[in-house]
Formats: sequence, structure tokens, C-alpha cells
Amino acid sequence: MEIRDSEFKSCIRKYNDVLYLCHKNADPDAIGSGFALQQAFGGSLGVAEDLSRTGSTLSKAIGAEIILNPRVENYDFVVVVDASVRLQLGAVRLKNYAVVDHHLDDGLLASAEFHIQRPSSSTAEIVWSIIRGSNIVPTREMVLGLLVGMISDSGRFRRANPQSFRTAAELLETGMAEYDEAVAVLSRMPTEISQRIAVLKAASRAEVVRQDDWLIVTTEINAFEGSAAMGLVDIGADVALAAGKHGSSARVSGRANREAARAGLDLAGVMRQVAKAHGGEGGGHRAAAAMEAGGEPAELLDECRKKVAEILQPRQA
Ligand SMILES: [Mn+2]
Repeated sequence: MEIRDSEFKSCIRKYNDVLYLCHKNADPDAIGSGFALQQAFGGSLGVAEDLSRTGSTLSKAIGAEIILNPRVENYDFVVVVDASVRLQLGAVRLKNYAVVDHHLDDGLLASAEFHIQRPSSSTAEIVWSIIRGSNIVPTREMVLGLLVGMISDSGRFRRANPQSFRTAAELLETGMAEYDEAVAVLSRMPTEISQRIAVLKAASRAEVVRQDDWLIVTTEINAFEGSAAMGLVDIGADVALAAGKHGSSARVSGRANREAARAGLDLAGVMRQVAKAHGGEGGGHRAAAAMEAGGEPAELLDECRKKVAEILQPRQA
């Protein structure tokens, strides 16, 4: 059941012991959003598997107490934050739960008790609207966490819309945190050398296919697929797909530039379809998506590339 932001408070009040659960490899948007909800409405904050490096930097900055791999059966109710597919939650088995998220996926929605999901540039924006709609007085840590989540998920506002700027302005108008401070938290985030090496290797192994004026780039790398795909778009790809092997399954991450997304490409849809055909799961956003399924990276990469190529029509002069 879809609910309005202002209805969250009365829906969550029915439960005594709520766990706000962030997706695996939790990023600043998930941590900032989960933390703010937990502080506003009470309960515990948990993360499936582990935090990302940036997520853990934020959690230290705001003093979040996080339970890694919480036993969900110990709680009355779970609110999944910043994710809508099961794959993002690792081995966690959900029973009674709700979803608060900004992705395009719907895997978790049908069985949820209630959900709030809309395509916004971050989950933090949605959470701020829930908090305001519930007349809750925020703390400095909540404001800082949401601000960092927003800045990080919107690519420092490069993927922001007018509403994102309005939300950021409201957060700043509380007078509790400065923009400067939020950016400083983000710049404390380490750029790991292994990540940079992975991205450079991905670039050196990249295969470039030109279709009309579109450049579709694929590469294989066994870690940091998302960063690799993002790096390839930064240096000129219209669409980049990076795949890697993880145990018996393969992971593919895709990124597209603004032109490709405007031309109708929906990477979340592509990933979902290819993953489904291989018994896996996939999704995300139009311009940033990922999938995981059984099979060989090269094979999945090829299927994703073909689907992308089918969708991209010659550009108008
Ligand atoms: Mn997010």
C-alpha cells in the first residue's frame, strides 16, 4: 500500500520495536536516511552485510549506532531504506516490513505493509519530507546526515532537480548544519588506491563499440564495477557496462550519460530483464543500474550491450 509522507508517523506508531534497515554496502544516502528516521521515530538502525567506505565516514561524523547484519526476527517491524530489491539486502529474510526508497524497482513493494517510493535524486529528500510532515524537530546530526546523503547521491547536485535544491535550502535554513560542513564530510572520504587501480584497469581493457554516434563501452573487472562504469562515462562513453565475477554469480554495473537517458535508455529496465532471464535480480535508475545473476560476466555483458544498442536510435543532427 502506498502511503503519503504525512501518514508515515501513524503507520509506524503501530509497532514497538522497529528496525531501519539499510542495503548492503550502505552509502551516505542510506545511512543519512536510515539514521534520520530512526532518530525521529525511535527504534534501531541496521545495515545488511556492511557499510561502504563513504557510508562509514558519514556514520562516524553523525555518531550513528549501527547494527551490522541485524537479526530481523528480533524486531516487530522492518523499514527498508534506500532499496527496493531483495538482492540489496543479502541474506536477510523479511516478514513484516515497509519500504522508503527513491529507486525505480518494485521487487519489495508488493509484499510490504506500506511504502513510500518515488523517483527523487536521493532517499534523503523523501525522508526530510516525512520528518517535516510529521512535525518533528530535527537534530543537528539528522540534518547533517540528510544533507551529506543528498549531496552524495545527487553527484554534488549534478543530477539534482529544482526540488532537490529546495530541500537542501530547507535543511540549511534549520541553521543546524552548513553546506561547507557537509562537503567537508564528503571530502574526508578516502579514495582508495585499489579502487583507482580497478578503474584504470577497467579503462585499459575496455571494448568500444560505435553505433551511429553512440559509444557503448564494456569492460570486465572483478571489483568496483560501479566506479569503473562511472569512470568510463566520465572519459567519453555514452553508456558503460562493467562486469565482474563474484563467487558463482556475475555482477554487471551500468552507467549512462544524460544524452543516452534522454534518448530513452532505461538501464534499470535493461538490467532487470537480463537478470530475470538468468534467474537473478537487477534494477536501479535510468542512468545508473546494476544486476547480479548466475552465469559468465562476458555473456551477461554481451546481452546487456545488445539491449542497450537496440534502444539507442541514431541521434538527430
Ligand atoms: Mn540512494
